[in-house]
Amino acid sequence: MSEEVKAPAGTRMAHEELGLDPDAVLTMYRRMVLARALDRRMWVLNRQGRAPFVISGQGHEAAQVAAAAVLRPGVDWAVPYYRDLALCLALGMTAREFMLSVFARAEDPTSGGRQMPSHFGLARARIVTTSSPVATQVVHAAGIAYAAKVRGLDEVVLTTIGEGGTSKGDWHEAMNFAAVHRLPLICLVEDNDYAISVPHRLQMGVDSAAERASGYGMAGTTVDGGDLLAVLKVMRTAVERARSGGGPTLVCAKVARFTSHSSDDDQRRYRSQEELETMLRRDPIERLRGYLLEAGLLTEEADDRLLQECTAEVDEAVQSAQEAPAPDPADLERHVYAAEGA
Ligand SMILES: Cc1ncc(C[n+]2csc(CCOP(=O)(O)OP(=O)(O)O)c2C)c(N)n1
Ligand SMILES: [Mg+2]
Repeated sequence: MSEEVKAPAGTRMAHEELGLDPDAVLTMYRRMVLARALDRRMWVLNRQGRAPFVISGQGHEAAQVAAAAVLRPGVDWAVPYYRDLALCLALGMTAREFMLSVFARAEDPTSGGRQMPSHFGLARARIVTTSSPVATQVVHAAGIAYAAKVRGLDEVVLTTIGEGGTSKGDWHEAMNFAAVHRLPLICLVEDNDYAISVPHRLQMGVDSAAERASGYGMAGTTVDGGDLLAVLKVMRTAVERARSGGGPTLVCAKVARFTSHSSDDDQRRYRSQEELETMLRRDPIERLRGYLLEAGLLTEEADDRLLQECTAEVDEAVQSAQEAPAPDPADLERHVYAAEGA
């Protein structure tokens, strides 16, 4: 870890500045490590022919875990997109629940095995099930925030989207609506430089989607999405603004997309070896790990144990989800056609 992390005597470290005790930072680190372990396992299962499809959050973990940390699960709403495994785990989804969706089991809390993996949903944590058409979630989120405002409820809505998705009309309409009505909405753009194979420079004429915030009449911030504590600070300001009636915030977190777009893509066909190597050095987990070691909050031994625990949790989740029953074929048309007599 670099020298700059070492605080001179008497100077508070970044987590102390944020009023975080060691346990709080370590809990967030663990969530990131567990998300990565689950994500990696999904690729193995896919290559073994056991998981139908993978879409990964590797490289996005810090931004997601920091965003989740400012929400009250079950009170506030999360309207995520498909890369948000770490976000959903941090809001209370279990590793087993995630694997139930990967294996399309009846107990899958997202859709009872009807959706593709990573189309997250969890009613008890107020995670709204993910739609496949990009950017539609932002419209749903603005609607939920509007309902909360009309009803006078103290609820905040977080929605997430990729930078490519911000080119959709839905996004612009939702942002405008949120600003006009000063809704308690936070839109987190997880900018990983690519929309499948389309690079950022061919997607928009600005460096950050957050630069558009002033055009809607809302606050906007761009943040290094590889830095957990930096994102947390920005998200705290955003959530305070939302709760105090100050309206929506647009946050753009610059992250790295470690994997190809999905298991049906190969990013080596459109990103040079050099670009990939540089990008892969932007690992939010390695970065936080370095910080924790330097700050004396973690030892190499404790870190090894933590990784072993997370791996065991993934093993159990896979085993248990695999053994869980498949949906009943008789349920196939449920939620598709109106039930007779209904
Ligand atoms: C309306 C619509 N058009 C196209 C797609 C296919 N598609 C799925 S993800 C994606 C790229 C999204 O890129 P970005 O918003 O940057 O998110 P990222 O995957 O990089 O996190 C596209 C074009 C879709 N799902 N919905
Ligand atoms: Mg993208």
